[in-house]
Amino acid sequence: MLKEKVEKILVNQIGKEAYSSNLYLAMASWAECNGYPGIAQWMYAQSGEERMHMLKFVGYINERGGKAVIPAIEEPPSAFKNVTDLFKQTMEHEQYISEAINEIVAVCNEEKDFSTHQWVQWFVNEQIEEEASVSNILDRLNLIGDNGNLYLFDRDIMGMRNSGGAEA
Ligand code: OFO
Repeated sequence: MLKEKVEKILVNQIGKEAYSSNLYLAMASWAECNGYPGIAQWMYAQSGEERMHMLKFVGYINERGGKAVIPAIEEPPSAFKNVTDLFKQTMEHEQYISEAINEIVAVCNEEKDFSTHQWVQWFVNEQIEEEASVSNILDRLNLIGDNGNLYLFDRDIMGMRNSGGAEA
């Protein structure tokens, strides 16, 4: 059985993962409408992964005798200044999620729930990878600069997702 405090923070995370999925879906839609099919593809894939993360939390909570309640989700932004802004917001969001995952680890320690502690390590590693892949994209955008060729960047990022290079 899950302890109350652990269950509460895990249920909370369902909402955060669901929001992540919708946020990246909103970003995918923005990219599609603004002529960036590669970025759209990257964001659609990211949105799908976040939904998978959400389902992992739902499954784990129920498997451990808890109740995975599905919360209401806040509307994500639908307009972004430019591509760099899009990925800066992605980075900020991933850092926020990493903190949320760390908080789960802290609660597991407090409550001596070593099974959940072990289970959540997958997410700890996932966050390291996600932050690294977004940081890599921001580095590329930085190299390109404000007047750089975003057409090529867009092709490039599409290739990254296809080859698994930007796996997040
Ligand atoms: Fe962005 O990763 Fe979920 O947790």
